[in-house]
Amino acid sequence: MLSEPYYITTAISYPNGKPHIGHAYEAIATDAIARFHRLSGREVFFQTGTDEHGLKMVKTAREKGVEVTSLSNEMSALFKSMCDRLNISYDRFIRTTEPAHLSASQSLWKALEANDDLYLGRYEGWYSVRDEAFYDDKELVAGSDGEGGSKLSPQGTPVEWTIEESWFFRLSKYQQPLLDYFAAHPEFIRPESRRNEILRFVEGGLSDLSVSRTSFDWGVKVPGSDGHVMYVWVDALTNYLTGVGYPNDAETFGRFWPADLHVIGKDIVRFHTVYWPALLLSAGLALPKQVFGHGFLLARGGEKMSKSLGNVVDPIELVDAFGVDALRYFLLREVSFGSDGSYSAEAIVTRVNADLANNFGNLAQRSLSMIAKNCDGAVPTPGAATEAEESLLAVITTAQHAASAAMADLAINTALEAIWQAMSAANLYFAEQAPWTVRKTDPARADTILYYTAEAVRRLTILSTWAIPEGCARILTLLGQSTTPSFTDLSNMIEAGTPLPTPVGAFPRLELPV
Ligand code: ME8
Repeated sequence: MLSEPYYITTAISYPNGKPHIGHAYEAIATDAIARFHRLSGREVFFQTGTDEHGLKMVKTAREKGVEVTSLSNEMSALFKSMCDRLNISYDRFIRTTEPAHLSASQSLWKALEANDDLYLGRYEGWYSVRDEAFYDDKELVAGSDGEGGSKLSPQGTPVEWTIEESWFFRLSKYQQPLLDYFAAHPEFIRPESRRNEILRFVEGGLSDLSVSRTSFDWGVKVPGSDGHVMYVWVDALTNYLTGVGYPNDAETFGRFWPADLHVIGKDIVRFHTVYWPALLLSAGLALPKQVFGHGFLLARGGEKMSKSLGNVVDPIELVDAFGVDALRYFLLREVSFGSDGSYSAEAIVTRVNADLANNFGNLAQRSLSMIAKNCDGAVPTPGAATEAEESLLAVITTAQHAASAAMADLAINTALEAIWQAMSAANLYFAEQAPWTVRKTDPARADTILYYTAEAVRRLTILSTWAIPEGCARILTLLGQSTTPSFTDLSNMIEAGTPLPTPVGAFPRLELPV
């Protein structure tokens, strides 16, 4: 039987510079959700990639004195290798410069045209290159640089007055359909605070959207309109369709579209919950089921990260310093998904040593070492379970249900908290049952305790593998188990007699870098 498909995406990043910790955070959080669904038995398609067109890329290339194609090739490769380094289990890394994407974007364009939603006009207004966004005058804010008159976008980025011939999309026509859709699908925009912002914005009225540019040519050509390239966001959003075979591979597209979840940052919620659904409605395509706008990762001291402040953190340096599981676990556990978060080396070391090295790692290491020493290097045969063993397994089952409920609500940190409560309970079981003492008088009972501890470690590892895949694969190997488990394995028991390799530590203790 084919399992139920689940299509999840990150935003695609602008490769105008190296990836920063915010990009890493989004990839890690989305990966955790994708892996959780795979463990639950869903057929997951997970897409990430790079958004390579637009004026920002053109300007950056010009500043650096390089060709825009070499900038995008070089930087896109860095985003891909960051994903690989972070154990991001993407099924497709898409680049918007791929031929398949150019033709998908043109097909979408033709669908908008066929629905009479495009007209030629003249754009006259504000544009922020950094946000690649048009803004109404009423949205602009006064610059905080003390220069009075200077205007900034609501994101605090510079804007420039732009006049050019442009195709327009009849966004205004979709105000009521969007409001109706939001009302009928309250789960479409999450978290709630972002939903409220978007409702207010759409209720305030929608202007038609300028969807082509004529002042540069680094983009997808507008079909039948020489000199026009598509507005980068139209092409960028279309990546979600290209990735699952639009418009030619009807079978894949039918299977995975509409997407189950677009994970994006809070600064681009409007593009995904206003422009994107309006374009899809116009093209007669189904709308994604959910868009989640996560918070921002702030630099040390809670500042916004920016190149000009020189406080942009390279995720690869953090992985080099602390390890990939440590970074993943810290971000997933400490940042409440949807809120802003911050981090410091001290906070990473403290959290990782407490939860990974001391709690989880210690339990695995101590119990497996005892088995290696006392049970001929194989899982011992248990005697009858007592109330202590039954309650140990029950605590883990409760954690499993709590984690599933939390993940259904995208409360990633709550899911981990529930699993780590069960880790603490397993550590307590091991300490209280003290198999090292029991062995002196009742070796059979000691074997039972070690068997159930190994079983607890096995289950807790399967429950954690979506968050910290590397260390969990190591522990599963130490337990003689497959490194590609599924949640259905949680209802089995580890087989007595399974030969075990020599135990090694799964999660090293971290030191603060000097
Ligand atoms: O917005 N903390 O690309 P991008 C957390 N190409 N997330 C952050 C962040 C931070 N400090 N800074 C950025 C784009 N992000 C478009 C997307 S999708 C069709 C096109 C998030 O490289 C940001 O919110 O500026 C976005 O979700 C992603 O990183 C890529 O940002």
